Amino acid sequence: MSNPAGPPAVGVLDQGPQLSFPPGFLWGAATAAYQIEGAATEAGRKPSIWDTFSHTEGRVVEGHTGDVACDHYHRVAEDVRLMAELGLKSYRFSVAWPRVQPTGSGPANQQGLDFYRRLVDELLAHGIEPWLTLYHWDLPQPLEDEGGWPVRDTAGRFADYTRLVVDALGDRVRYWTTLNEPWCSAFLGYSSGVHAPGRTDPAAAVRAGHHLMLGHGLAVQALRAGRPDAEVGVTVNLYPVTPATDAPGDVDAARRIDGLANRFFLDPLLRGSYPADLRADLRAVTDFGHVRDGDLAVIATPLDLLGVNYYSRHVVTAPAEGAERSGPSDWPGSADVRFVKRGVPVTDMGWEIDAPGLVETLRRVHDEYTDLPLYVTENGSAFVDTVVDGRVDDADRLAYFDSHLRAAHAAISSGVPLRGYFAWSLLDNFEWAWGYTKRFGMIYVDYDNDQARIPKSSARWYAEVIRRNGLAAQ
Ligand code: IFM
Repeated sequence: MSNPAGPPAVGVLDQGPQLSFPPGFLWGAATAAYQIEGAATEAGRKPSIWDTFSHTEGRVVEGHTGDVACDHYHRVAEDVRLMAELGLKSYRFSVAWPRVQPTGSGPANQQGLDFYRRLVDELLAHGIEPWLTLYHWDLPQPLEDEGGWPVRDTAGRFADYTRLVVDALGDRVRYWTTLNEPWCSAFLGYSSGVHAPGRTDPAAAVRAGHHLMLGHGLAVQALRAGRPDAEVGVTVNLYPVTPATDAPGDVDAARRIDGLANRFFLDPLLRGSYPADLRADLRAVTDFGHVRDGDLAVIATPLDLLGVNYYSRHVVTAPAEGAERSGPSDWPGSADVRFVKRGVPVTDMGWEIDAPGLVETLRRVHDEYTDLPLYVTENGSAFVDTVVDGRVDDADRLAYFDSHLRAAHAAISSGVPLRGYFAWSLLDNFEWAWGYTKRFGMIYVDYDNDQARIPKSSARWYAEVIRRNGLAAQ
């Protein structure tokens, strides 16, 4: 591997007994277009909501934008070489809708598609399975100008865009996910407004969530029509939600947040209905009049797999007596629920590290919702990294991966059909409203030094995990 930096600090794999993963387990790493590509105005690409948002003063820390990002657009060959050195079996990337269909309607921009043709060809040439996500938050700005995801028509536009991508890449890409984390698109984008497009309208957020799922269902149907052999799924970000105490108020707060964070998406996608308690909780926000006959059947179009992104757990408590609601919230109808910190170790995002929560999450999906093959399509952590003598020893991140992979193994041993794991992220990148101030990568990106890539200790350790298809037993 490039930039060898000596042995990893913890989690060393030796010749002793190991926790082996099933043969063929799909080891990967993930990224997203706006977070790494740059080249924001090249080859016909037009603005997405994230270009507009990041160029609006006060929206992103230090005014960072994705204009250049990791310059992956120009460094794709080098980056795929690094993936090959890691031994990745699969690489999960997203296609930028505004690169491929710059205004969100009309014909494909062939130059934009050419970039993804190059990427996919490089991957295949290195024996790496491409895993394509169609939407990782970069809605073409003209579609937002027409109302964005709260408007029904956006779902149909998404299906049209899907057809363009399937026609161009369907012969070489087997694994497809439609959406990445629709909760973030809907509730961070339209309710709290901390993500693009930055709107603070709870009812619009609920409509956005529905239309994202409708777009997903239509896209699955477009994929099936174009490539009956494709493996198709969607990625949701899930959290175990735990009451801070057994008090009925806390238990009810947990039920409400679980409804908004998890069941808002899992129930329509996998059961074809919205939970009754969630609809009741949202009564003051919406009457669900935007849900038309037949929508839920489209949303629940059968899938081949489900992607689960896991980072942390929510611990919640009932609103304090007489508490005031403070400002726009991620949680329409439950803005007064309080999130509790337990004092356990956190990442640089302030997210509590909770590896057992991954087992709980995967088990819950399998036990309560589906027998589908599951993939952890994202899992990882931000920590402050320092380069010392050209090396980055990210022991905290390595330990995070190690504990979560042990959790993934425990889930498999308990009968969960987990088929793969994608580390978030391959590279340090644009962490949305946090800009470049948070680093999630296994590969350090030196933004001030010609974007040099330095594989961290966690990258070398992960390469060894992949090579052995397992972890040292503890
Ligand atoms: O960087 C994001 C990614 O785009 C979506 N899932 C969570 C990651 C960390 O915040």
